[in-house]
Amino acid sequence: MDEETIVALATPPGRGGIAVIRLSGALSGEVARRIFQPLPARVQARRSYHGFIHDAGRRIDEGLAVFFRAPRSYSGEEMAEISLHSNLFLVEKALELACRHGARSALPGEFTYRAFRNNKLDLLQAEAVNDLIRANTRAGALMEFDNLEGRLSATVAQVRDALLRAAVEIETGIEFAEDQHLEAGPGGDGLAAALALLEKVLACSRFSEAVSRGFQVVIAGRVNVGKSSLFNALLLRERSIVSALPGTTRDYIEETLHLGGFAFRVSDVAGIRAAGGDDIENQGMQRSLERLAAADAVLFMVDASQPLQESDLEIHRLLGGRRRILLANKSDRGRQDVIAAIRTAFPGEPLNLISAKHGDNLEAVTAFLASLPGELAQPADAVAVNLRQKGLLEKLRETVGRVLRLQAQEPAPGELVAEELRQGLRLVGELTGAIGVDDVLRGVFARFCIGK
Ligand SMILES: Nc1nc2c(ncn2[C@@H]2O[C@H](COP(=O)(O)OP(=O)(O)OP(=O)(O)O)[C@@H](O)[C@H]2O)c(=O)[nH]1
Ligand SMILES: [Mg+2]
Repeated sequence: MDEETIVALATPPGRGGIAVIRLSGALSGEVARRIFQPLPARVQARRSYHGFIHDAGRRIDEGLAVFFRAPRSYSGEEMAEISLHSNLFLVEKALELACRHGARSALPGEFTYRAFRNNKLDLLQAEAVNDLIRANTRAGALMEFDNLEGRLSATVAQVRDALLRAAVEIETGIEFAEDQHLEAGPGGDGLAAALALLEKVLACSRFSEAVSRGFQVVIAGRVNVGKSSLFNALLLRERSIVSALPGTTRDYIEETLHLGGFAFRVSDVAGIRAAGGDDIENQGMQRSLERLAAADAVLFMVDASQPLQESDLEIHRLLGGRRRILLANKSDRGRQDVIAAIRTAFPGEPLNLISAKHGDNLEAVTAFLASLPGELAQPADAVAVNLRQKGLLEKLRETVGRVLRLQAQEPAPGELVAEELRQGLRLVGELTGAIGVDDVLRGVFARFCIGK
């Protein structure tokens, strides 16, 4: 169906300075010319022409038109883009005119699908286009742009090359083995490097997931230490109820905080205490423990104005090896003996005296949060990986691992190795879209918005 010329609004619908209508397909230039005038008899590519959109001889808007010649366009086809004022009624009218003159409405992702079909992008890059548009943090958007530029594709290509080399070696090895006693080639080096690369990308995928969903941070501490006060202070609004009554927060509340281009999903949870709460409070505590288990990092809070209690120590034990910062709150009423006892109870953990109520030393908390992305991964090395890609990359890692184990056997079972290598290459094909499984493609492009 690629011969059809498609049209769609490429900018968000609604009121705005400019809307861009995009046409792709053999008739793009002609359709644009039917609705946009004046234009010279022969338009130049990549030049903008000022003119008017016409409906049966009546000017309906003023704008600019740009033309692209195949294959030097986003989709690789003939394309035209008309910018006009962003008004729902005008845009609708212009789209209707384009359809009346030979175009049809584009399906979601159809421009990018055509770019993929015309080898302007592989499937990984095409997905990056959509993931980039949908990224909800600066860091996520930047990582997706790297993928659009081919970062993930380059990684996968390296793995493919190693598989291919090994496949060639083993195929020739099998052929000659009977009469010439050739050793099955090494090939393992390349594959070992490929395995390391896959491990690295998959390790980063935890980071890239955290970037896209936000880092999970829990404020943990016993009842009444000031967790909700800190939560509100970080969010700069009174989101959670603060009171002198222990056990105020019963369920957890989660809000997103943006710092340094990253998102942090901070949870204020029910205070944890050994016993004595009612049923609701106990259920709240159960949820606190679940949040804690899922946290990327913890703000562990104790009270600097009151002696440590057994529940402080108990919560600390629950934290295990979790990434955390130790906060002694209520510094305005801090007691030296208590502070000394806290230091003794948690040796080796830097103590940060803060006042959530008065906003003192909260920079220690924001600095800790801002340092998290760098500790979880080298953001500069991290590659964004979506769910589809992750699943295939994990299978690929297992396949390469199996190949290496089989190759290590004496003698290596050549046929089995060859079969695993073919499986690895199939997975690579699925990743890049070289093996176009139709429903995979449909699934990927259906997630796009129209006009992209
Ligand atoms: N003096 C002083 N009081 C504070 C400070 N931070 C919090 N408080 C007070 O401590 C009490 C408990 O604060 P919350 O923020 O509700 O404590 P919480 O940890 O959320 O308590 P629960 O939800 O019951 O577990 C309130 O009366 C706060 O005003 C502080 O820095 N200094
Ligand atoms: Mg609370």
